[in-house]
Amino acid sequence: MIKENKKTVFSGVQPSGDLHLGNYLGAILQWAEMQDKYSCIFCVVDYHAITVRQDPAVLRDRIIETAKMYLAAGINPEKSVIFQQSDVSAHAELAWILNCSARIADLNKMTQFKEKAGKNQETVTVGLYDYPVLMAADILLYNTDAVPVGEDQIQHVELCRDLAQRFNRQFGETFKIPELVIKEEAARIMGLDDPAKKMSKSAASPANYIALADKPEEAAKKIIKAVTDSGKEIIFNKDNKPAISNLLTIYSLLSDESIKDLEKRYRGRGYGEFKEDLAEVVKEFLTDFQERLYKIKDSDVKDILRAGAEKVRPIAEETLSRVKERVGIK
Ligand code: ATP
Ligand code: LTN
Repeated sequence: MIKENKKTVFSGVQPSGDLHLGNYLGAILQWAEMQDKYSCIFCVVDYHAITVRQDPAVLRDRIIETAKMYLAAGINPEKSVIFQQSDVSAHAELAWILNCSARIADLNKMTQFKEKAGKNQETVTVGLYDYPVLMAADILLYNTDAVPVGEDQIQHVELCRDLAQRFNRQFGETFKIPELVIKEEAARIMGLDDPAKKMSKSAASPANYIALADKPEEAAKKIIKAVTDSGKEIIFNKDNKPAISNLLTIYSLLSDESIKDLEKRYRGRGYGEFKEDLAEVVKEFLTDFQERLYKIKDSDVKDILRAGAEKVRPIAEETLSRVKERVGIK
């Protein structure tokens, strides 16, 4: 399963909330598409999730739910590894070692921390601040070639590359430098209630996002109620028509029809008709997705996660051992 001659892909999602269409289109869908070409490792990053407060019982369920979402989205455990981050202790150990070469100035630049901490910069956890270093450890442990993520993670992957390069300069060639992979058209799905902000599981209102576990009928209503722009033409123009452009993007990605074709089809027709049709597309997608999702048994997921950790642990330990030697603690 760890295919010797194939390049390695690593990515992950936090089990910290309802996974939504942004996570699916921006990240997980492209993971599924990469499985044949690459040796893929997909992680449920539970250590990242606890950087903000979590209810322990809810978190325990969400770890399983998140892995189920990967499976329902087409991640095939026969082809790719799925595992839980905390099952491989090397993640926390390498993060500590990298902490000792990461600089405060690097982390102070991270916009996601600034956004998430907001006015509470002094009271949020050290873990939230240090989050990108743990993410760098995740990636570097597996000699990763490519990291497919949405746009909000670009800065974190760039930091990972910088940390690896700095470490290599200081201690000699140790880490492979990973490349970022972005599916441009899906990299930033916007909120349905505010197309100026990305769709997010920590949004204030559930009208912001379509959760992959939303009832299809309810999701359809969210599309009908989605904010639109002034004018009535259905054309793709992110600057002047951000709301319709976002809906066109979602429509195109879910139906596999090009935006150009959709614009042609809806020429001279109003927002109402367009949204009715998109609501139907979303409803169908969720119905199919959930049919797969609800068939997956918890016990099977636990087996898949356990087997996944066993498969990747030796790779992580080999890297960690090399790093320990380089820094002189082994
Ligand atoms: P939050 O918004 O609460 O921070 P999130 O929804 O961004 O969480 P993550 O677990 O941080 O979820 O992200 C998982 C993956 O989904 C990442 O690769 C991220 O870039 C991608 N992603 C998240 N939101 C979007 C979005 N709106 N559009 C495209 N990709 C997204
Ligand atoms: N920070 C990422 C999740 C994440 C990740 C990773 C993504 C943790 N470790 C390693 C790619 C590679 C996020 O999406 N919020």
